[in-house]
Amino acid sequence: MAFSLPKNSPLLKKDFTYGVATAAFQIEGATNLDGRCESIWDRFCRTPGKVLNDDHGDIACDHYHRVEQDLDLIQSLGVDAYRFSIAWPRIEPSPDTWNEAGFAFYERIINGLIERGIKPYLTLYHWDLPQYLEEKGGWINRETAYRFAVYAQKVVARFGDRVTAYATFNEPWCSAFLGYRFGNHAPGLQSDRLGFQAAHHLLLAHGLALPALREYAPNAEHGIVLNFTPNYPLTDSKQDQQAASFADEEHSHWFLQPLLTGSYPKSIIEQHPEWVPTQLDEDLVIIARDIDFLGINFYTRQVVSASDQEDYNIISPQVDGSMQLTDIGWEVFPQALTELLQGFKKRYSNLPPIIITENGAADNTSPNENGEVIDSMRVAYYNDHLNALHNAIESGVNISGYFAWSLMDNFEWAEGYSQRFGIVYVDYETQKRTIKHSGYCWQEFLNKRGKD
Ligand code: GCO
Repeated sequence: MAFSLPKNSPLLKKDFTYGVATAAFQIEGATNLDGRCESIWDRFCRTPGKVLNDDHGDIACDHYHRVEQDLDLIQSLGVDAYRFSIAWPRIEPSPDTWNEAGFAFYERIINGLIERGIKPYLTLYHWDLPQYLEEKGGWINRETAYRFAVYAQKVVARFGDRVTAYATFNEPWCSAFLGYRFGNHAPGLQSDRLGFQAAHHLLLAHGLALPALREYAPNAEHGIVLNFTPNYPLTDSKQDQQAASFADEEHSHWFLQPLLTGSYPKSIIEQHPEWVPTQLDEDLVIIARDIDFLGINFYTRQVVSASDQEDYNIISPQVDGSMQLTDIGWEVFPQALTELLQGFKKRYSNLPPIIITENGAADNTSPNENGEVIDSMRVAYYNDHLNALHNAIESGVNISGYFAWSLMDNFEWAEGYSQRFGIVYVDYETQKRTIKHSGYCWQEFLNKRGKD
């Protein structure tokens, strides 16, 4: 049984865009080939204790050598679009050196998608900063934002309107806060101050890149992808509610508000003036340049409570034994997706059209004796989140697309290969791909759409 939605759901219309998503470092491998330079993730993987089992991206899904086969696989699923990212280290392996082999690789993907009737959705930055830029401070260094704008211009000058949609960044929250504030992602620094400074430069880089994107791809859509894990209070107490709303300001609105209104949330500035990044007067005007879409990545929620010592306590995921968790330990709570979208619509009068650019579950089911992967938990997850999305659309939120994360199992960052998010199973020994039960559900759902 494929997914089940209310009969006349807008999600069943042919003009709603469905796709699958990946990211360069998570699938490509071939990290030393054709001139690619080292990225911060190659370095991080080589730093003992940072990535589970010392896993790395050297081979990953060997996508670099299997592009045609993987494009056929994508086509076989019946999707309208494919979201992938470009590795900056392949394009600019040393400062101001533009690597033809890098462009050629992505050109094959873009042309191969178009030939198969699939729309390319390109992300310019999905966390793999060239290591040589990190040596100069990475996202702490304002100069990196200007370097990004040059890189973006080179890419869009080459691919132009062949790409349907360009996203500047994937999840600047992760790059800045996991990378420079909490330290569990590359480059692994741990300082609030640096985290907020990196966040500012990432947003600035986004704004700086937009004019070139518009100039060279006037018919494409341009936007950015943010991740949100909405915060819920542990109890109804005023204190817990305040804690949850503070956590939302810090983690969600700190990124979204400057993009849409050109200002950072006041409550955070007042409570933590020491977090406010060094910036120039015009930065927020640049950051707030118009975008055509907002990409939203959604997986789970977080439960928090008031704290005497900290801004709040993080309780989840283990609030109590009744919560359903995916294999990575994240709570399944689809209603948070509906409420998140409704909340944004209420708060931001200029909220752009939304694309769900990632949604999915870690379900580590292995192949059974017949070689099939019956990932029932993932199927239920997709079904419930599609229905949550339906509810958001019914209440008036403008949502035009949905991408399942992920096309196939891949390198799950600090978790290495231990967590499987794919709708296609990857045997890392043989690189054999097997469509999972969830993949077949997608296939059936997509093929049936718009036909009733
Ligand atoms: C993201 C990450 C993905 C992760 C996924 C599951 O954009 O969040 O880019 O790369 O694999 O989110 O954690």
